[in-house]
Amino acid sequence: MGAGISEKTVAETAEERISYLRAGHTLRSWFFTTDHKRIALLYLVSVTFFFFIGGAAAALMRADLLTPEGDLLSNEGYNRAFTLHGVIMVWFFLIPSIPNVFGNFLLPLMIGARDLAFPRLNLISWYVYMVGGLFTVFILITGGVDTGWTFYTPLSSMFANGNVVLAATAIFVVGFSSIMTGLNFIVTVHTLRAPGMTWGRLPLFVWSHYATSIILVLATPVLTISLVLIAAERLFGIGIFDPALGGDPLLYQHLFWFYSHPAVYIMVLPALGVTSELVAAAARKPVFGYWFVAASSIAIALVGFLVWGHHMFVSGQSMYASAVFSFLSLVVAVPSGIKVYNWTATLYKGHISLDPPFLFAMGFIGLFVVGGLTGLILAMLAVDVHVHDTYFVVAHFHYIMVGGTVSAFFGALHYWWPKITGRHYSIVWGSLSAVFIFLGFNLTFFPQFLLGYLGMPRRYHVYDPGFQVLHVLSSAGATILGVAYLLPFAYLFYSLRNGEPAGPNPWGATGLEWTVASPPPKHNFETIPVVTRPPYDYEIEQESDAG
Ligand code: HEM
Ligand SMILES: [Cu+2]
Repeated sequence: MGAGISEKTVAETAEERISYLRAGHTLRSWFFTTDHKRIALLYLVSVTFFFFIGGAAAALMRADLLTPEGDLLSNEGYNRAFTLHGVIMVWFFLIPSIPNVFGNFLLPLMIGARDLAFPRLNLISWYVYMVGGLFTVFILITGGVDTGWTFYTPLSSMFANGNVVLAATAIFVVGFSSIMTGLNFIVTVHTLRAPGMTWGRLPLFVWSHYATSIILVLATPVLTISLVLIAAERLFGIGIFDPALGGDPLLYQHLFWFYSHPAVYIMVLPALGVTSELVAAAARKPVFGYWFVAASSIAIALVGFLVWGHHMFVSGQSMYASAVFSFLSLVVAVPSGIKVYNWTATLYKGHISLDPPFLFAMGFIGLFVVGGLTGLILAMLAVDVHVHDTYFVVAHFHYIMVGGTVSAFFGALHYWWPKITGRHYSIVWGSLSAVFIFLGFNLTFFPQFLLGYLGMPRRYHVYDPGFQVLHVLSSAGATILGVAYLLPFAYLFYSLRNGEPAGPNPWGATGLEWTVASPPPKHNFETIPVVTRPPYDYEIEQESDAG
């Protein structure tokens, strides 16, 4: 009997050592998997798919904007293109990209757990996301929506001609996916940390995902409710937003931004977490002021709920309300600033390695700073009255969301790719694409600050010929950026078959994810690790390497 048991255990451990990629080859083993790592890959493929659809709409708009007459698209067509672009990019790329791909893959590995707290909920959340996403694409192909991604009333509730109710339904659905993921992350961090993995030893990536999850859980229901109200208003005219029936169209803006300002931090906090990991690994030093960086994520998550009125300075809200929102918006910049200062201090006197992840991190920091500082300019009540609804705003949020979040997404992809696939990619090509993305990005979006300052309104495709030069520059930049985004596909795919095996810790980084094989075994850890050292203990590591 004893022999029987030990035989079984041996077989089980052998099974457990098989990498998660090889554990099962059938479609079933992928589409019904509860392994957080496989679900992360399902998300990686899906967010990439949506990124291309959103990108195609952007390319169409930039082509249309080459001429002041906007010859390529009809007025209606242009409205539909930017709505498609915004809806897909915000809800189906920016919000889910880093948390659902890298958060999913790394959270359990980083805290020493075998999976998320609710593996099946994790899978369901991917299905819900896909249903919402494919439904959205379907709606936008069969007619489209012309309201912009914000669905402002009374346009959306009374006048828009398009599939507003269906689009609202699709986003309503994807909201549940966000909530499930947020809950799953929160419970995982609370309950599944390995022995010794105290709160003070959590990687900053985990802290930022914890903060993001708080926003996901608290803010998303508000969006869900707003969408239900829009649909109810449009279908039954019940008078929530229609002044003729005693409603208030501005109420919608309050509801929408009460979700959507925190939502911009859903998009950027995970990117900040990625950057902390990349900077520490590149400098081979502990992150300067660990507790400040960790707490600043929580502070951003909480203060972010108090600033929504800065989107409504020109809506006719009271001057006193505007003044308070203006002040609070400046306050929210403090924790963001803390992160940038602390990364800089971390890099100071570090032994920096110029690998692609570091180049992407540098690109991220530069663009995030420009985006953040122009956010401060917009938060100044009096200045915003001048540039509100101009290209200045467009440039501001693209610096943060594309320059920031998308750069960090690529940084994460290049940093953890060897862990996820077990293969190295070409360092030369990786560095080149980081540089081209940075240059293409700036050429695309910097001219838009000037356009906005000069008075080019957003959401227009017929414009004063005086603006043409800057628009052509922006479109040229977008072409470079588009090509630069495609490059990684080539060498990353190539690396899957031809890359050198990476080994468990190719960057010589600290963190539990680098202690397991690359790609990790199906159940992550054979025995749950016991954590005895602080995070980012690079100095200690180097000493023991030397000795
Ligand atoms: C330093 C912190 C920030 C401040 C003070 C700030 C301030 C502002 C202000 C005042 C506006 C409204 C401008 C207008 O409509 O006239 C705005 C718009 C916007 N910001 Fe920021 N921002 C900050 C960071 C961010 C971050 C981190 C993101 C995204 C990850 C972001 C994304 C956006 C978006 C999407 C819009 C425009 C939404 C729209 O009208 O479609 N901002 N920001
Ligand atoms: Cu905001």
